[in-house]
Amino acid sequence: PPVSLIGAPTDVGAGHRGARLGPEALRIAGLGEALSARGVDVVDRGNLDGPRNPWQKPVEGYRHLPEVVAWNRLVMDAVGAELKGGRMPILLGGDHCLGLGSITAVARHCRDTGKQLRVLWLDAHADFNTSQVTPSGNIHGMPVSCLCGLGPEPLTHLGGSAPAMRADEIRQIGIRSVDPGEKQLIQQHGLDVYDMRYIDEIGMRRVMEEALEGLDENTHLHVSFDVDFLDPSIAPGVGTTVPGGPNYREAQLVMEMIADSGRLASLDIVELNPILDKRNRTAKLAVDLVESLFGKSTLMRE
Ligand code: DIR
Ligand code: MN
Ligand code: MN
Ligand code: MN
Repeated sequence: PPVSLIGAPTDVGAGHRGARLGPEALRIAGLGEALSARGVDVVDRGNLDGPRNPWQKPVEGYRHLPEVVAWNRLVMDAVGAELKGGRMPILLGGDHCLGLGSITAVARHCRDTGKQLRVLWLDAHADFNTSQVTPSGNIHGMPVSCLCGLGPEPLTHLGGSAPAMRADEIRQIGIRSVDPGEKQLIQQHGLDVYDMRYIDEIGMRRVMEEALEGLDENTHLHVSFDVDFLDPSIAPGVGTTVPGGPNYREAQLVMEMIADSGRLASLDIVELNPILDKRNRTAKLAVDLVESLFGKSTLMRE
């Protein structure tokens, strides 16, 4: 399917500034050209234009709530318009609070078209905090709970009704940093989390088989790729690195197995922070992984 790149240059949801430069870093690393070289029809829609980052302290457990709402509305509308036009949106973040707007649009599109939704959340973090339990007030730690209906009305009801999606529609992979209150909420809501211990124990191949189980021709697969999913030794250009993530080969296998499913229909690439990077290497790695996600492989396979 034809692809549209949508830049959302903001870090209003994060605890570090710099993810606002993510879209340009990905473009400079050659994302558009790499997709074109794979034969993908790709159009760059440029960047959305939302409020600046006011860099304030949290208010009632949220940092920058009005700005986060404004950015997510822009993202939801832009992603929704591409889906309506039969194109595959690739959201270039920006921090991960934008996963809320992106997936709210995707979930609504699935309801409208009778599709089954499956979200793969690739991340070091579960992003399932609420204002009551967040250690930081940073809303990039809350998009999954908001999607599941927990949170302030303007975020949970972004798409009109809540919840935007059910907890059983998401699989989280690579998780290795969960805050204490968040841990309890994950348990209560029965989220399907493939944490690093599980990956160590059964291996990435079986994890991906389980995470992709039950897909069919009617499934819309959305991948929300927080670049801090990757081990910091290969991906230093993110604000919240956590040791012990997937290595280069494991990450490639994840992308290759998603490509093989043939169901990828929308994508977020978020939390890339080129300020913290070396010579844009993390963006280049992200582009390399996206090539695999779009079917690049070493050999022909059955
Ligand atoms: C931490 C960090 N769990 C928080 N979260 C994220 O502030 O809520 N970092 N998503 O990337
Ligand atoms: Mn942070
Ligand atoms: Mn995240
Ligand atoms: Mn993360």
